[in-house]
Amino acid sequence: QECSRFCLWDVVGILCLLSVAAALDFKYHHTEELEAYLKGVHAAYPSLTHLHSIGRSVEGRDLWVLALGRFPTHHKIGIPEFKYVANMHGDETVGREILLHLIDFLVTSYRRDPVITRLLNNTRIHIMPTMNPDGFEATKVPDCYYTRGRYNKNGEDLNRNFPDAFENNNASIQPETQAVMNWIKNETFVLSANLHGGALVASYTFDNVTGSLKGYSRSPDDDVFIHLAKTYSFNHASMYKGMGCDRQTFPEGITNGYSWYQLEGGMQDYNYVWGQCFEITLELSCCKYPPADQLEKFWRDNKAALIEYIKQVHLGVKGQVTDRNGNPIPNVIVEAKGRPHVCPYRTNEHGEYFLLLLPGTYVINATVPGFKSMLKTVEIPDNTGNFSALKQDFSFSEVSIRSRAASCPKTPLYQDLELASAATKPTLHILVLMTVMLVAFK
Ligand SMILES: *[C@@H]1O[C@H](CO)[C@@H](O)[C@H](O)[C@H]1NC(C)=O
Ligand SMILES: *[C@@H]1O[C@H](CO)[C@@H](O)[C@H](O)[C@H]1NC(C)=O
Ligand SMILES: *[C@@H]1O[C@H](CO)[C@@H](O)[C@H](O)[C@H]1NC(C)=O
Ligand SMILES: *[C@@H]1O[C@H](CO)[C@@H](O)[C@H](O)[C@H]1NC(C)=O
Ligand SMILES: *[C@@H]1O[C@H](CO)[C@@H](O)[C@H](O)[C@H]1NC(C)=O
Ligand SMILES: CC(=O)N[C@H]1CO[C@H](CO)[C@@H](O)[C@@H]1O
Ligand SMILES: [Zn+2]
Repeated sequence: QECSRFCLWDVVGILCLLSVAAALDFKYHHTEELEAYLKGVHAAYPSLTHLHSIGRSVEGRDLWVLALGRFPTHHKIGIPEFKYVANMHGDETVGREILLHLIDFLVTSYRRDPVITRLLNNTRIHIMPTMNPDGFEATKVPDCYYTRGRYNKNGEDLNRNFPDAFENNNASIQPETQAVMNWIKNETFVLSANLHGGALVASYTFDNVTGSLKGYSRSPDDDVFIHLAKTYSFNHASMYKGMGCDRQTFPEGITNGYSWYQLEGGMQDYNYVWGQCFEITLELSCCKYPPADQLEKFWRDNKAALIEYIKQVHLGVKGQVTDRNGNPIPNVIVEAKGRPHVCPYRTNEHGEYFLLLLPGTYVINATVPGFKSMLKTVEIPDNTGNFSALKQDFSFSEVSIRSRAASCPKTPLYQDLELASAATKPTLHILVLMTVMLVAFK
C-alpha cells in the first residue's frame, strides 16, 4: 500500500512537472490538483521554493504554504518575511486561484525579469492559497452568494476566530486558526494580505473598537495602512474607482475595517496586535465564487497590484540591536516615537526589528525594559523601489544584556484610541444596518 501511494505521487509529480512547464490553466484547482501543482512547482524550482504544511484542517487536509525567495527554507538577517493568505472563507475562491498564478509568474520570471529577480533576492514571500480547504470542498459549484462553505468543518467563521484586541473572543480556536497563529509566532512577518471575495475594496485595521468610538477605528499606523490599501487599489484594474459592488461605494477603493462594519476576532487585527505584522483584507470580486472562465480576467486585474503590494514590505526602517560584543539582543522594544503598540514590537531572536513607516523624519526608540533606552533620529527616504528599508542598527555599550519579553496583555484594550480619534459618521443606526447587510463578506 505504501508503495502504491509512493508510486502514485511519483507519477503525479512527473505529470506536474510537465504541466508546470506547459503553464497553469485558468480553472479551479481542487485539493489534489492544488497539492500536485505546488509539489510540481517545488520539484521544478527546488532552490527557489520551499513547500511545507503548517498544519491540518478539521477534515485532515494539509494547510500548504509555498515560500519563495533566494533563501526559501529559512529566515536570513535583513530579509523581510511577507505573506499572502487566501480562501479563509471556503466559498471565496478568486484569491485561491490567483495566488497559484502569482506563484507561476514569480518562478517563471526569476532571472528573466530584473524587478522580480530583485524582489525574490531581497524578500521571502510565503503563499498560502487556502486556509480553509474543507470549506472550499464543501462548496460544490460556483455561487456568487454566501454559502455554508464560508465556515470550516466545525461551522466556525475563521475570520472571527482569532483573539481580539478589544473583546474577549469566546469562540473556540479552530485547528486552521491555531496553525496560522503558530506560523505567525514562528516567522518575523512584516507585511501580509488576506484575500477574500464578495466585495471590491481594500480594508484595513482596526475591525473593532473600544467603548463609544464610532465611525472609524484608527490604529497608531493609520497613515501606513492607508498607503498600503491604496497601493493595492490604485494598482488594481478598477478597485481604485471605488464603485464596489451593487450600491456600495468606497472612495478610492479603500475603507477602514470598522467603518465598513465591525467584527470581532478577525485575522488582520490579530496580525497587527500580536504578530507585529501589518495585514490588510482584500475583497477581490463581487461574486464570491465566479465561473472559471472569469479567472483569467481576475488574474490580469490583480497581477500588478499583487506585486506592488509585496514591494511595500521594504518601506520604513530595519536593523539589528546588539551588545558591545556584537551579540544580538532579542526582546528589545523598538518602536517609532508616537506610535506605541499595545503589545510592544520587539526584536526577534536575531535582535532584528522591522518598522513599516512612510518617508519622513522619525525618532526610533530601542528600549531594554527596566534597563535603558537608545533614541536615534532617522530620515526615511522613499526607497521601496530599492528593495530595502533604511538600515539603522543599535549597539548598546554593555555586554550580555538580557531583555525579558515585554508584557503583552492577553486581552489588550486600546483605550487611548478613543481620545486620539475623532468620532465621525456613519451613525450607529447606519452601522447596525450595514452590519446586518454585509456581515458575510470580510
Ligand atoms: C540574485 O541572486 C542571485 C543568486 O545569488 C545572483 O546570481 C543574482 O545576481 C542576483 N540578482 C540580482 C538582480 O540581484
Ligand atoms: C466571554 O467570556 C468572558 C470571560 O472569559 C465573559 O466575561 C464574557 O461575558 C463572555 N462574552 C460573551 C459574549 O459570551
Ligand atoms: C517554524 O520554523 C522552523 C525553522 O525555520 C521550521 O523548521 C518549521 O517548519 C516552522 N514551523 C511552522 C509551523 O511554520
Ligand atoms: C522609549 O520606549 C520605552 C518603552 O516603550 C518608554 O518607556 C520610554 O518612555 C520611551 N522613551 C522616550 C524618550 O520616548
Ligand atoms: C539603495 O540601496 C543601496 C545599496 O543597498 C544603497 O547604497 C542606497 O543608499 C539605497 N538608496 C536609497 C534611496 O535608499
Ligand atoms: C466595543 C465594541 O464595539 N466591540 C465590538 C467588537 O465586535 C463585536 C462583534 O461585532 C461586537 O459585539 C462588539 O460590541
Ligand atoms: Zn471573506
